Amino acid sequence: MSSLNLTPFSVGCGVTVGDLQLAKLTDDELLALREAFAEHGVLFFRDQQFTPHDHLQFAHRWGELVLNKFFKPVEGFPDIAEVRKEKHQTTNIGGGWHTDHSYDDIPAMGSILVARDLPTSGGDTRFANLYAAFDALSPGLQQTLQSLRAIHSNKHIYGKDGFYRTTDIADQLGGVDEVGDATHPVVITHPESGRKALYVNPGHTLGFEGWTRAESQPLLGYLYSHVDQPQFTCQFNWQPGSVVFWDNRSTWHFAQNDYQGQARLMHRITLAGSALAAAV
Ligand SMILES: O=C(O)CCC(=O)C(=O)O
Ligand SMILES: [Fe+2]
Repeated sequence: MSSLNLTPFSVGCGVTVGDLQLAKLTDDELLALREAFAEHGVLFFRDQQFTPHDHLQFAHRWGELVLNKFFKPVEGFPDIAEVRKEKHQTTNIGGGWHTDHSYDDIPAMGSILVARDLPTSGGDTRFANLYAAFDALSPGLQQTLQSLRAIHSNKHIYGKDGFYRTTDIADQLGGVDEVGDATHPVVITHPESGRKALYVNPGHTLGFEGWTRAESQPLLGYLYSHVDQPQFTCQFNWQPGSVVFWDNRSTWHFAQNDYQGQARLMHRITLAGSALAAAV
């Protein structure tokens, strides 16, 4: 088994994987990466030579792909989504804490994001560790959360009157009629690591099943501010050649929108997941 060169990215969030080219990964390195991914939730790679073809090949080696219904694909690569902001646009994609596809019954396992065109400064992405955030809650609150399920949706974002449809990125988004809801346990057992992770997020979670919005909001608000603390979060500065691979079951991410007047283009492949089981 190959041992990877892993460096903690911050105290409690993510690892940098050094001395490795994703486009030339050996089978042993792939196995070791699977372990690191399940444990750390977000893997940061620098200085990659990684064409769209390499991106696709790496994703296929990892698992099944899933298509995002709202983003435009890269020309010639229907499985790669463009995460694009043009110079003149003021709204960005993913500009708030969320995890991808939690509104699906079987949410996406992970996302592989590649920097293609970057602003001169800004445009970082923040990440949060939902294992560590859950572990740090009191046993009493952990127990209560483990008995709950939550409703997730994308209607308020991508639906007819959803947030993005009222902004200057509306024209580049499809799928207006393909919105939907899903319910998931509030605390999941991660399918690969076996660890418990908090599975609610500000972008998509509407409330707890059987609770009103008004009842849900204070507890969700508490959890969201609990997660957004320095010991559970980190901020990644993209450079040409940067690739980030995150686990949507154990992390959140948040694309910073602090580069107005400049363009930014990323390529994303989303990997399919499995149904989420409640932690016991
Ligand atoms: O552009 C980014 O940094 C992340 C955007 C996002 O939320 C995503 O690609 O899922
Ligand atoms: Fe996202």
